[in-house]
Amino acid sequence: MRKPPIRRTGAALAAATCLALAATACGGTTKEDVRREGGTAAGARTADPGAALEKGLTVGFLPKQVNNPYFTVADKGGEKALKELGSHYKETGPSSATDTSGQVSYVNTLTQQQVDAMAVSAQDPGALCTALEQAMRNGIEVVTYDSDTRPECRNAFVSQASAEDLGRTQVQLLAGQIGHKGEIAILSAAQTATNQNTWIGYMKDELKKPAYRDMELVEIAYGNDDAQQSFQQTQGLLQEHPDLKGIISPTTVGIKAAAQYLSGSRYKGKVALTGLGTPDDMRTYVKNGTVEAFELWDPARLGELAARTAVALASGQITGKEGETFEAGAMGRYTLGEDGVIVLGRPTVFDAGNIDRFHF
Ligand code: RAM
Repeated sequence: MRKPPIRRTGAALAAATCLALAATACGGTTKEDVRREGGTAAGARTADPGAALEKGLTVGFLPKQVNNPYFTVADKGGEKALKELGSHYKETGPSSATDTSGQVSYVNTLTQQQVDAMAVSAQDPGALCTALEQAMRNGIEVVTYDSDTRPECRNAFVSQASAEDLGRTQVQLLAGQIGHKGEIAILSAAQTATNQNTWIGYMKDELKKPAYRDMELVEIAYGNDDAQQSFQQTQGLLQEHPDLKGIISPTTVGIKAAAQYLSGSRYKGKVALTGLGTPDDMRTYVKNGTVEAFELWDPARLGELAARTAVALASGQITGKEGETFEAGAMGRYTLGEDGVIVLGRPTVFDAGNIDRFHF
């Protein structure tokens, strides 16, 4: 059961008008609906779990950054799933992970193109809200994946793993590598990134436990998911903190650049490095003794789940409310948690013993 198809009847005109008008003028889900339903933009709609999956839909993928190999793999997973489902895929997005206003314009472009759904990895939790709300008022389903916006600005969020687990386990991994002792630093992505900031929040909380009393977080640096900036930030961290014992980099671009720097320096094997990386990026550094262990989920499965969630939403099987369930093809059945969060699964820890079994 679809929500009122503004987009399907006189869609072009409606979309253009709605883009130009204030929030409540376009009907559909209002902020009041969101408040009443508690959390997401599910509004007053009711899910029909037995609804057939629609075909011929167009789903736009809008990653944080198009030229980031992690998103290339994730979005390919989305493309493959959409093909299987008989729907269409398109991808658009900024080439820099700090181009927040660029991301806003890409949301507006997808809205004007009247896609049926969009899957967005948000560079900033709040910046996209107005544009995403306009998209939803135009009948477009909004799924965030990888990095969320605020719950009321999208229908559902496909999360790579439990954010809390990801934050805490990265600290646990590093602590094990440095004997729970010494100065540590974090090399993050963009300063505004919702996902990295959420994980860092849990890292700080984990570090408060007595087990880490001899570890001190001395700096958080930002490499903006840019290889060169991340490399330079790593160099800077080591210059600033000569006693540094370890670095956590919760970004695939950051951890690869940090590994590259450490590997060619006198800190190789002396300063530990962990975080979130792809096995393909990190294989060399695990084998040459720069990195002991790190973790990640399979980005292709994340993209696939985002695509399948978008189609389930556009087909009316789910609306974004807690407790709704849907079948994600061969991936199995998923249930929406609090605030419309769908968790992909548990990440994998990679080390010399298993890294050759993974190719992404
Ligand atoms: C980078 C991006 C992405 C994050 C991964 C781990 O590619 O910042 O958002 O999930 O790293």
